[in-house]
Amino acid sequence: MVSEDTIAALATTPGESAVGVIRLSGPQALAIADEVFRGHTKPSRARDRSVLHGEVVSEDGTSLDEVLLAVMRRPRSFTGEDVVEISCHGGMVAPRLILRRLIECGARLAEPGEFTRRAFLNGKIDLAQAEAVCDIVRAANEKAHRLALRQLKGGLSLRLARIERVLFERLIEVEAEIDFPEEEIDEANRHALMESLDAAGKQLRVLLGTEEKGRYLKNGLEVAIVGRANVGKSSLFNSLIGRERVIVSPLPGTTRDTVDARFNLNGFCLNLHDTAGLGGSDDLIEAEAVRRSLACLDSCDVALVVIDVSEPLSEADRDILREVTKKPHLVVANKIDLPARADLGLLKQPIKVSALRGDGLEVLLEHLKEMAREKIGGLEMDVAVSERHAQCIRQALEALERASQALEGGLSLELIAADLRLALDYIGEITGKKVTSEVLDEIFARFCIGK
Ligand SMILES: Nc1nc2c(ncn2[C@@H]2O[C@H](COP(=O)(O)OP(=O)(O)OP(=O)(O)O)[C@@H](O)[C@H]2O)c(=O)[nH]1
Ligand SMILES: [Mg+2]
Repeated sequence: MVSEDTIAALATTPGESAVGVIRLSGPQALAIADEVFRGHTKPSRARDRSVLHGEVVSEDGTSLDEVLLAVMRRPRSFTGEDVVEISCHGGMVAPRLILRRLIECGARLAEPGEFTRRAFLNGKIDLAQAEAVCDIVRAANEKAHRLALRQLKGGLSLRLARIERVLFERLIEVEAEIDFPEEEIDEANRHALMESLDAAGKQLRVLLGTEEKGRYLKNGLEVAIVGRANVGKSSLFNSLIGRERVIVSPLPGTTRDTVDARFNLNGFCLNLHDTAGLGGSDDLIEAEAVRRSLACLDSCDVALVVIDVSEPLSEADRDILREVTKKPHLVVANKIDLPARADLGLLKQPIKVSALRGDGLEVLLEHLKEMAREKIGGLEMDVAVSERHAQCIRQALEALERASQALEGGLSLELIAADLRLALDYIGEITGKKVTSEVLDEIFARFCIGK
């Protein structure tokens, strides 16, 4: 694919920083660079992958900033087009002035993910690799980063290519049989075909099995703090994240909206949600607050049920404890600094803490870590598929299943061939061999500008 226009964008985040990087890609990249750059060598004359030192100047020759300019010629650049990267001083001003100057000279502001999209369209990377670029930028922890890096290097694509190759060979065989209808499909071929379908199905199911862990790794574990009003949920929330993020007060019903905070627990990402107290719902706002708390409880991966030990267990406490038995949860017995009036014997392994003084928080974090490890840990394989990939794999599996049944039932070879082709199409959607522009739009919309 040859793009007609040359795109430019700031590749670093604007704001106070040591350097800012502006990217330029497209057929006019070197010509535009020649126009704005003053140095010993013209960018268009520079060797591939060389770095020039000089200035970017405005139309009347005034210096906009001192820069380093890297030249990466097509097709050996990231996008496969001529690329120029300008490193200037960071901050709010210099990068913007330079970007504006590039646009004056004919570049167009890039859309989110457009550089990576061009890399994909020019065959530099496949779609799964392009998605990995986005995951790398977004990775919230080292594990997620490592996983995305492996995917960028082609870990997933390689596995899929192996499955595709086998299915494709079988498809050719089946189609050859269709062309010679007088000959029945012989038993050995039927057997080989069945085995290949089984093996491909098995490999696809292994990949499918990585989705959940991959999701936890990328997005983190959702942890909801629930309990009746005034038990100290918000105090616990603040103590866990280490700052006074939410309001704490002796009045029941302080928290109304659920409040979220992300924090890193030894490399595991946790999304902690503070919720409104469950139980009382006299007025309209409180009823809505409770509805939100219940929704949060419903969608979380782990619930922390907070109990106030300075008061006897109430019916509301018991209701909540019954409610959470359906999902992974920890019972947190709070306010142990006060005289105990709750019968802790009724609780299942309560973790005793004082959110106020910080007692027992280490133990609570240890338990959370253990739960995170169970969900996320053990993902030492080189790939984890995304929701989009999983969707394609499920459809490919269905097609393979139909092909197997058709084969077993002695149905026509045309049907088997059609399903094999369908399975290949779905697998091809993952790496982007077969993909609609709507799917591409959706994928690249998640990217940031400059990637
Ligand atoms: N002594 C003692 N008081 C605590 C402890 N944790 C919280 N409190 C107090 O309990 C009261 C309620 O605390 P919050 O954190 O607002 O409780 P909450 O569960 O978020 O309350 P709602 O948002 O109203 O549902 C406040 O006065 C806190 O200071 C604790 O460990 N010990
Ligand atoms: Mg609260």
